[in-house]
Amino acid sequence: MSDGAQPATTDGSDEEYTFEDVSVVMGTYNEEEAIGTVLTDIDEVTDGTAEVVCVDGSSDRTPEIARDHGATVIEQEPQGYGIAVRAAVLEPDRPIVVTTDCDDTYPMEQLPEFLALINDGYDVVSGDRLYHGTDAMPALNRLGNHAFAAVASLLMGTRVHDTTTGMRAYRRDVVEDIEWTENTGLSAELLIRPLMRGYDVREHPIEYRERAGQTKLDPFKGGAEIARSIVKVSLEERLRELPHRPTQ
Ligand SMILES: Nc1nc2c(ncn2[C@@H]2O[C@H](COP(=O)(O)OP(=O)(O)O)[C@@H](O)[C@H]2O)c(=O)[nH]1
Ligand SMILES: [Mg+2]
Repeated sequence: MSDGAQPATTDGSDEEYTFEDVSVVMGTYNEEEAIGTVLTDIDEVTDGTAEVVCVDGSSDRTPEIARDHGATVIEQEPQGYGIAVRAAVLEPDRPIVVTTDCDDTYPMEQLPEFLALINDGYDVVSGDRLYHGTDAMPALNRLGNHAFAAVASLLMGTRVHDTTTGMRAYRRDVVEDIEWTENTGLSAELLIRPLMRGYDVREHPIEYRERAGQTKLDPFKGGAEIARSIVKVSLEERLRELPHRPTQ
């Protein structure tokens, strides 16, 4: 990962993005306990200027609450995290797309820091939950997340700290230019493919809070799927890097 801002995609102009250029997107699946707080926080910190898109599979009041807060709600049968989040990141027309979970774990008050780093030239800014210590994260998840980062770092040859975070900012061309294949492992894929293709990726420490409501991820089944995605995606990207031998 590079420390200097050498954007792979900017055109050299001095354009500064504001929250009017930002869409905050999320998958939402029975999050009525948390969604009001999350959307109020986004509204407050962006002065109501950021667009919000929810791809929703809920059977509770989540979509009504989202619409009441002015969010765009796209209904989709619940098919897993990545199916929802892929649709969510591809929906907006605005130049900067920010992902979050809808469970009140991620600090929307740090959105200005993410925007500032994009304006510094980074293509992807990834919230690192493990930097500050992780008291709010269940012990099993903490162990798993450290292990995922260690394996991904080894396979990529670049040190990363948090591969499965849900809070990131992306320049829209990054999410549009890459084909996404993973479901539960989409979060890791959204970090690994841009990094291995030379986009300028920066991890940024974030505070992480305890979840409101029930997790939608089975730690064992989900963990195994994420591990598989990390290995598959890293190896696919390594193969892309190999020079193509001319066929005779
Ligand atoms: N639309 C939709 N959203 C989902 C689905 N599975 C998870 N989500 C949402 O994706 C986000 C991440 O899931 P979460 O349970 O927080 O995973 P955890 O952070 O690993 O515990 C949350 O906002 C969920 O509501 C799904 O099948 N469909
Ligand atoms: Mg979550």
